[in-house]
Amino acid sequence: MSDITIYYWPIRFRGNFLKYILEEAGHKYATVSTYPEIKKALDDAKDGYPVFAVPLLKVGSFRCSQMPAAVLHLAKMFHMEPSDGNDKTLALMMLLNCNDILDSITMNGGHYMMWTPEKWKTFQDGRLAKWLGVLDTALGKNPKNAKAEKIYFFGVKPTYVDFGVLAILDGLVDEFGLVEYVGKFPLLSRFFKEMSARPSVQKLWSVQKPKDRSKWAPWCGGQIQKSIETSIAEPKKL
Ligand SMILES: N[C@@H](CCC(=O)N[C@@H](CS)C(=O)NCC(=O)O)C(=O)O
Repeated sequence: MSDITIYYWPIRFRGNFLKYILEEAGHKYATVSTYPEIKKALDDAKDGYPVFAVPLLKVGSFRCSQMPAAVLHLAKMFHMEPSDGNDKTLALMMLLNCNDILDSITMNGGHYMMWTPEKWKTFQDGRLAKWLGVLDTALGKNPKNAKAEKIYFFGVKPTYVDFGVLAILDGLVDEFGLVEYVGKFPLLSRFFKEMSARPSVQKLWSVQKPKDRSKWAPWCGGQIQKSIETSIAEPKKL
C-alpha cells in the first residue's frame, strides 16, 4: 500500500500537477477517482483540518487540498523546488499563474458561463496570449538555458513549475489542437516537446492518453470542455 493518495476526478487537469511530480520521483501512489469515494474522503477530512475540493492530497495521515499547496508539499518531499531563495518565490508565483490560467481557460470550472466562438477568440488573442507570453519570457530568464540541451524554468533540472506549465500545454496542444498557436511561442514550444518526451511523463500519458484517442481521460472534462472544443477555430492537428 502506498503512503500517498491523490483524490481527483478521472480527468488530467489539476490532478496532473501532482501526478507528474510523483511519476518523476518514481514514487508509488494510489489514486481515487470515483464520486462516492471522493465524497467520502472530503467528508472524512472534515474531522481534521478543513478542505474544500479536489485535488485532495493524502500523505500518511496528513491531508490538504488547494492544488498549489499540495504541489508544494510534494515538491518539498521530493526536492523539486528551485534551491535559490528568490527563485523559490518566483516558482510559487509561476505555479499560481498556472492555476489562474486554468481558471481562465475553464471560466472557473464553467460554473457560471460557457465559451462561444467569439468570446474564445477574444480570449485566445488577448488574455491567453498574454499569459503564454509570460511563460515564454520566463523560460528566457533562466540563464542556464542558454547552452543547455534541455530547457527548464529554473536551473538545470525540472521543478514543480515545469510540470505545472506542462499540464497547461498538454491541454492547449494535445487536447485542443492549438499547435500553431502555441508554436508562436518558440521557447514554450521547445519546452513542451522536451517535457512531453520525459519517460515519467510518457508513462503517465500511456495510461491517460492511449493510442486510441477515444479512450483518453479528458483534459478538463464536462460541459466546459465541450464549449472550448466547439469554440476553437483552429482544427485539431492530432
Ligand atoms: N483553487 C482550487 C480549485 C479546486 C477546484 O476547483 N477543483 C475542482 C476540480 S479541478 C472541483 O472538483 N471543484 C468542485 C467544487 O468546487 O465543489 C485548487 O487549486 O485546488
